Amino acid sequence: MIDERYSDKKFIYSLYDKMDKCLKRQRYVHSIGVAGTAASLAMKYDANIGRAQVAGILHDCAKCYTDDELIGLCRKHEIEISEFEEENGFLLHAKYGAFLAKNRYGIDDTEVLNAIRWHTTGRADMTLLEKIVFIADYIEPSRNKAKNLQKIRKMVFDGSDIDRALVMIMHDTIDYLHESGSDIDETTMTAYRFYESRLSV
Ligand code: DGI
Ligand code: FE
Ligand code: FE
Repeated sequence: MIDERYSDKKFIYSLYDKMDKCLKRQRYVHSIGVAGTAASLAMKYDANIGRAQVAGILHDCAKCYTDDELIGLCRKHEIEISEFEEENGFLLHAKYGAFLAKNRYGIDDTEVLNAIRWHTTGRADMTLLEKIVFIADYIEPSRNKAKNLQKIRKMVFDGSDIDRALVMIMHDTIDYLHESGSDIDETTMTAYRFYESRLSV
């Protein structure tokens, strides 16, 4: 059952207001961009528009914490921290974001919570909503740095193969992480391999 509140403007506005209060300006603008882009992708790929907006506006709701704070908060709330996350605390904004969405913002829809949970690394076998938020996070209007952004934006809106856009984003993200000498989480690699091996040529 889809939460009735996803078609209630007041509910959606209230989440925007809450994010406006807790996120820095640039992060808030990014979050509005993700919500709007996720809604557009939902129109194109037949998902619930309000649900995509909710997942989009909340996806970075834990981005206001430092790495150390995220580690502390996850410990406090008994959220499992992997060794990799211990070293790369920022990754926890996805996990802790899902926790906040549930416990502070009253979302009990597992689909939305998982879209927030997996928005940074992606994972194998994602739901449509997880893909939508993952892609929207990468292509929303205020993003301007990634190298194939224009190509990916066109592909996702002109074409009909959402997985192809997903693979390009994962590929370019992994490339970028390699170039910048960052370590790569196993989940990120597994997600890429999963979708790359399934692409029709
Ligand atoms: O929170 P945002 O900045 O909007 O976006 P995000 O949550 O997707 O985080 C983006 C960063 O996360 C991007 O620079 C790539 C990075 N990332 C994704 N997977 C991994 C990763 N960083 C490391 N070190 N390892 C990963 O596996
Ligand atoms: Fe994020
Ligand atoms: Fe984001």
